[in-house]
Formats: sequence, C-alpha cells, structure tokens
Amino acid sequence: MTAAKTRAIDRDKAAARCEVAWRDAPGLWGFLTTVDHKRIAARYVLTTLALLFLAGMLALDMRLQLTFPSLHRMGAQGYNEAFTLHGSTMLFLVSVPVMEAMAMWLTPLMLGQRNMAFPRLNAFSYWMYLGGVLMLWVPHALNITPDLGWFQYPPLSGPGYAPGHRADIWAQMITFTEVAALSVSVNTVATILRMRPPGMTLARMPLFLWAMLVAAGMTILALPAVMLVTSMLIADRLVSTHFFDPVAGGDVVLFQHLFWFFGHPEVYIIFVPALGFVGQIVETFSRRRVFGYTPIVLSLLTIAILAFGLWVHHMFAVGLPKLGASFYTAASMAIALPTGLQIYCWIATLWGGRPRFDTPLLWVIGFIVTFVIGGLSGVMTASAPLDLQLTDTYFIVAHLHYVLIGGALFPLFGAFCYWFPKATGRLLSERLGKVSFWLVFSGFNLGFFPMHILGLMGMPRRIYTYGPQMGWQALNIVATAGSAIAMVGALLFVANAWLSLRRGAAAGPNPWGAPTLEWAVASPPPPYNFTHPPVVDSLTPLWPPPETMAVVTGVSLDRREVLVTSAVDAEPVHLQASAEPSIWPLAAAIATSAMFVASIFTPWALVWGALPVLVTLTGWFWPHRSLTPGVRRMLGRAS
Ligand code: HEM
Ligand SMILES: [Cu+2]
Repeated sequence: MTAAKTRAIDRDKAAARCEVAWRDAPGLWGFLTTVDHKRIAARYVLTTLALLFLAGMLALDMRLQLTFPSLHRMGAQGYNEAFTLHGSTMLFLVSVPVMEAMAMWLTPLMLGQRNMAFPRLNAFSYWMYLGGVLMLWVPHALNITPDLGWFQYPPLSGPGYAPGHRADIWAQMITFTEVAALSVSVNTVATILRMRPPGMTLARMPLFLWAMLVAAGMTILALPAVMLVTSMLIADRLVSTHFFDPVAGGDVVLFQHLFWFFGHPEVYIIFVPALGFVGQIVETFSRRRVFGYTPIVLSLLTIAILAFGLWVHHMFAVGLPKLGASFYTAASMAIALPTGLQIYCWIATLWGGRPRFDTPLLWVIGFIVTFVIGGLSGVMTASAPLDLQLTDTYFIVAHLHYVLIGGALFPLFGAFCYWFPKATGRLLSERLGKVSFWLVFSGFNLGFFPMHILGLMGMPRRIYTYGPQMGWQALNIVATAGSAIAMVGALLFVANAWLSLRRGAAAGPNPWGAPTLEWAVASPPPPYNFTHPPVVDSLTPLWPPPETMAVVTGVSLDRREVLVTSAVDAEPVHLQASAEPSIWPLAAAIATSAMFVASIFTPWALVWGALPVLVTLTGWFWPHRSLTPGVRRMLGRAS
C-alpha cells in the first residue's frame, strides 16, 4: 500500500471516531440539547433573517403610507408602533445578533477548533435571544406594541406619560437581548484569545477574527450601560424610584447619556464585524494578501476606543455647554480617519491584485460606495451647529440607513454569498446573485438618497403624514418606489438561496480558492470540524494549498476535547474537555425569561423568580467526573 493510501485510511478512521464523540442525539431532543456552534449559529441566523423580513414589511408599510400626502391607511398610533417595532427589531433583534451568530459559526472553523470555549453558553444565548424576540413580537400580536421609538426617552416613557405596559415591554426586551449578546461576546473573546491553533500568533490572525475580538470587547463594555438604563426606567415605572423625575431630583438627560454611551458604540458593534467580512472577501477575491494588514488592525482598535468618546453627538439638541459640543464634534470627525484608512487599504488591495468580480465582491464594492456616502453625511451631522438644523429630519433617516444598510447589511449579504457554499455544500447561482445585488443596490440608493433632500426641505422624521402644500410628494414617491425595488431584490436573494440549496452545484471544500482554515474542511463541515487541530505558519495557510497540513496529534478522538493555547503566541498549553449536549441551558433560559417577564409586573418576581434560576444553574454547573467509556455506554451517551 502506498503512503498516501495509508494516510487516507487513517484519516477516515480518525473521522469515524470523532463522529461518534461529537454526534448529537437524534430528533427533537438533539435539537433542544445541542451545543454544536454551527447548529446554534444557523438557528440564530435564520431567526434574524425571519425578523429582517418582518421588520422590512413594516418599513414598506410605512413607506406606502408616506408615498402621497394626507393618506389615512395608517393612523398616528399605528405609525408610531410601526417605526418603534421596525427600529427596535432591526437594531436589537437583527443587526447585532446576526453578526454575533456569524462569529459563532465561523470562529472555531477559522481557528481549526472543534467548538467554542463555552459551548453551553452559546445555547443559553440563543434561547435568551429567542425570549427577547417573543418579548417584543408576542405583545405585538396581542396589540400591545411599544410606540415610543427605538430609544424611549423619558419623561415620555416615564410613569406619567406612558401608562400600561408598552414601555416596559420594550425595556425588558433590551434586557433579554443584551444578556444574549454578552454571553456570545464573552465566549468569542475567550475563544479567540485562548483557542488559536499553534502558530497563529496575534499577528497572523485573519482580519475577521480581529474584527470580532474588537466588536466583542466593545459589546462587553457598552451593553451594561443600556441594561442599566432600561432597568432604571422599569424601576421608575414599577416601584416609583425617581431616576428620571426632575421634580424629585432625577434627571432625564441622564437617560440620554447612558443610552448613547451604549448607542453609539452599538453602531460600531454592528459595523466592525462587517469590516471583518470585507477583509476576508477582498483578500480572497483579489487573490493577494490584504494590503496594510497592520494599519487595518490598528485602525480597528482606534475605532473601538474613539467610539466610546463621541456619544454626545446624538445629544447636540439637548443644549449642552459649547466646549463639550466642540469636543464631541472633533471626536466624531476624527473617527472618519481610521475608517477612511481602511477603505483605502481595501481599494489598494483590489488595485494591486487580480480581482474576480463574483457576487461577494460586488456586495463589498456596493458597501464601499454606499458607506462613503453615509460616512460623509455622518461627518456633516457631527458638526453641532449643522446638526441642530438636521436633527429629527429625514436627513438623519437617510444617514442612518446609509450606514446601517450600506455599512453593515451589504457586507453581510456578501458574507452570506461567500460562506454559503461552506455552510451548505452548494454553490449559489451567480446570475441570480448578480441580479439581486443590482436590484438591492440601485433600489436602495433610489429609495434613500432623496431622503437627504427631503430632510433639507424640512420634512421631520417620525411623522405619519404631511399636507400637499409641503411639496414633498415627488421625492416621497421616488423613495417608496426605490424601497420596493430593494425589497424585490432581497426576496430574489432568498429565492436564490432556496433554489441553490436544492439544485446548486456541489461546492467542494474550497470553491473560491480562499486562504483561511475554514476552507480546509469539508462543506458542510462535520460536527467536530477538525479531527486534528492544524498548525499554521502564515496569515494565509491555504496559499499555496499545502500538500498535507501539519497537525497537532494527541487531542482525543474519542472524547470531546479541545486544545487550549496561550493568548499571544498561541503555544499549546493544555487539553480541555469540551461540554457535552445538555438541556440545562434551555432550562436556565426559561427560568430567567420567566423572571424577566414577571418583573415588569411585580418587583417580587426578582426574589421568587431567582429560585428556579438558581436550581437550573446548579444543574448546569453540577460537577461530574469524566465518565469511563463503559459507564458512558451504560448511560446511553455516545462513547
Ligand atoms: C429597505 C429597507 C428599509 C426601509 C424601506 C426602511 C424604512 C424606514 C422608515 C420609513 C422609517 C421611519 C422613518 C420615520 O418616520 O422617522 C425607518 C426608521 C428606522 N429604520 Fe429603517 N428601513 C429599512 C431598513 C432598515 C434596516 C436594515 C435597519 C437597521 C439595520 C433600519 C433601522 C431603522 C431605525 C433604527 C429607524 C429609526 C426608528 C425610530 O425612529 O425610532 N431600517 N426605516
Ligand atoms: Cu453616534
């Protein structure tokens, strides 16, 4: 037998052993107990996409209402509910979680690992996120929809002006999603810092992982502020504390400060992962190493630091001292520098490479164009005197959609096209992909560019109708038509995925000839990802494709085990048992959800509701010795 043949047989044997150790229980039980990062992440992504669709339908509804003056298909209350549900869903239930879900799916694969550092925390995160989805959308089905916008400022949201539970529902939805987001972020940081394959020093980490490390760090610093402020709001409403009641010495501006201390970094928590997608896609499709790796990493870090120093640009209309306003103007303009630098690096990479304009790259180019426009309107509103004119007009609606859709969703769609073959084993249709890109790109610009002009003409945001004498009709018709075209493009994108899943050509492990580790395994990857952790010696380990990949042996093939390495140099440190499937994360999430929901009705829920949480967490963390194979077989677990 030739050496190559023996190697192949050994490989199959190792794979069969891993298969047994990493397999999930069949059926519903397996669905509820799985800790496979890929399964949980896929679930996360699909849920966010369903919500993207629902929130998009709400947007179309609003656009139809605004197409002509004095329409009455939607009343003021209905419109308030629509933009609140649309904005809150898009930001808290779509954009942030979808980026985290992509990280959850990709991180272990890019690291040559079998799972994340805390597999059960991933499962818990998803169930908590689902709780947040239900917290907002079940009341909507019961006609108790929050109606005060995606940032519910007091005093409007305080006990005096917002009776009933709409405001509480919104505030508690935040708590759910932030617990979920913190869980993934802690997990991502731990995984990236301590589970890199030997050889992958910090300086050899793919840009996506850098981006996720930065975004997850920002999440950990920013999200507690919003959890705190929404909890304070609930306390004001439930037990009559006076955090935001000026009569009793409270301060409504405090709400704005805490909200935007989170709110501005939030935008970057959405945008930085998108930069990570751009990095991988530009590199692969230019077929050369990315130009300016180190400056890009440094600029990611700079963005992260600056992003915490400019939240007050959302509050220029409050009437702050002039010096403060000037400082925040300067800081807001400064953040354009590191961002601009990255744009130059992407362009330089494409320039110096031999670019292949497949759909993922088209989305990236769409991103560059659109994001530059959104960045420019951002620099304009960063100037305090100008912002006083523009705030609360359609100029802001245009700006925020340019950065969120152009800056985050376009790269995300590019990322879907790029990793779809890896996740499903099928190629997407390039033709349908290109048509859907052009429809979304042109529809989006047609729909949103006129909003800048509408804003300059004085059309305020958050109005449900306007009189014919305002002269806003023509541009509103264009805006609605553009949005509708973009929606058709997005539906075509989904249709493409659906058709390709059934009839697409087989993808093979590395259809794009990409350089990073996730492309070294089969498509779709097996449950254990890698039989042996690879060893890497460059930033682009698959360029040129190695004959055989150097690997670490000694990580168990029969038990769930992962390799832990040192934070900077990625030297192997020890082998660690990786969690088995478990029902406890779901149980803990149900107990926590019950406590959260009840606590908008009575403060005692925090006392009595904590008991079931305690029980489920005890179950989760109950220590158990590693079982011998005999005992495991007796218990019916995979041995
Ligand atoms: C084609 C897709 C979309 C259309 C047609 C659309 C349309 C709209 C409309 C009509 C409003 C209300 C403006 C107002 O009356 O003030 C709005 C608000 C908003 N949208 Fe979108 N949108 C779309 C996608 C998105 C996406 C993808 C995001 C986020 C990732 C997003 C985030 C927001 C936010 C944060 C608000 C502000 C809500 C508030 O004022 O409280 N939108 N959008
Ligand atoms: Cu901001």
